[in-house]
Amino acid sequence: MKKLNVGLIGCGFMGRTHSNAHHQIAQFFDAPYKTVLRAICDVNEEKAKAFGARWGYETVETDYRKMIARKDIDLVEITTPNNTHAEIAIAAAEAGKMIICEKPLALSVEQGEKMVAAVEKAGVPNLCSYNYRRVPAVTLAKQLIDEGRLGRIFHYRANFLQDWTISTDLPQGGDALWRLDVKVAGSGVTGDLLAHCIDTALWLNGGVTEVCAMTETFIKERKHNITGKVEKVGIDDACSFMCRFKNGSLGLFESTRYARGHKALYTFEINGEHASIKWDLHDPHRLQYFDHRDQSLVRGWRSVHVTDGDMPYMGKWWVPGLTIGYAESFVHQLNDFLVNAAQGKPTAPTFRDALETQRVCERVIESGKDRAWKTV
Ligand code: SOE
Repeated sequence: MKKLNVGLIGCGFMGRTHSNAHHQIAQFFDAPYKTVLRAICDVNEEKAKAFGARWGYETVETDYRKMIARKDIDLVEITTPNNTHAEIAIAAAEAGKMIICEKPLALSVEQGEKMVAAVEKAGVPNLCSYNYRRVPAVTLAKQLIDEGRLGRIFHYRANFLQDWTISTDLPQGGDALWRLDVKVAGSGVTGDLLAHCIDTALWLNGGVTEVCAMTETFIKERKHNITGKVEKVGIDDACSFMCRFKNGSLGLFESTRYARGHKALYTFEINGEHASIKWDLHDPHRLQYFDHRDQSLVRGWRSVHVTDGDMPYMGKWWVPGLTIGYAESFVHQLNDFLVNAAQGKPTAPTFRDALETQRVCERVIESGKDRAWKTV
């Protein structure tokens, strides 16, 4: 089998999810390449060495440019903070590497457009890692919608609720807390959490035409871990928006890091003419389905346990009834990417697909600031 050498940049939480996918893929899937963890890269050498030793990377780099220039690297994975995605991805594309980049694609639409231009000019396989598409129950939702089971869609509703930034003592900046620093993250919950909801929505329900948002920053100042000073908080702590889709349906989205009791509650519900579906990340292997065409005596919400072998991806795992989880969505993503790359086909969401999500996010933020509807 052909080998594919991987160079991964960024040793945080997302670096772990991507590395784990490489460890699992060969055991469960028949990917057309054998991926080899050739190089790990992080500006922090100690961190990179420890991460490389734990996950089995053969070499360590501290400068991404050096890593990208290496002839023995085929696939570059970008799991660094958002403000570095564009620079690294453009350099990797110019060097002719395949690229998997963490979400959100970039800090802005302007940056995203440059990234799309670079990968399309170079003709390299590219993917933006919106992993929830590849949770089997979510993929099954796509299948049911494409089969026309829901009929005309009227409503799309999604939430992504967390509660980890409520403390006023929580600083911003550095390590995982870069998500609170607007210069590094670009935005708050809109780019970090709603971007997932928007990516899924664009996939399941098509394009968005206009948005109207309400945003809030509850805690206005926080100490910055890197400068040591108390600085203004520039991110949106909460964001709700309504929108219209091209297919005529109405959307309602809400995200916050101030919903006490919720850790990562991503939910969506879609209401169609004949049927509705809903999904919940805290119960990820279940898809709720209601079909009005059922006989009235037995009509009701069905809780479909998405573990049978004929359900998306599940035939590759254990036996019916046994579940998988969050980590496996990254394995599915990697496998789809490798299968398509070997056949010269794109894997969604490509950078171009992710640019559309970026565009919706940007309009949402603008709408929140201007308190006005924005055309996408
Ligand atoms: C933030 O807490 C976060 O880790 C996001 O960055 C991820 O994209 C999301 O999947 C879970 O929450």
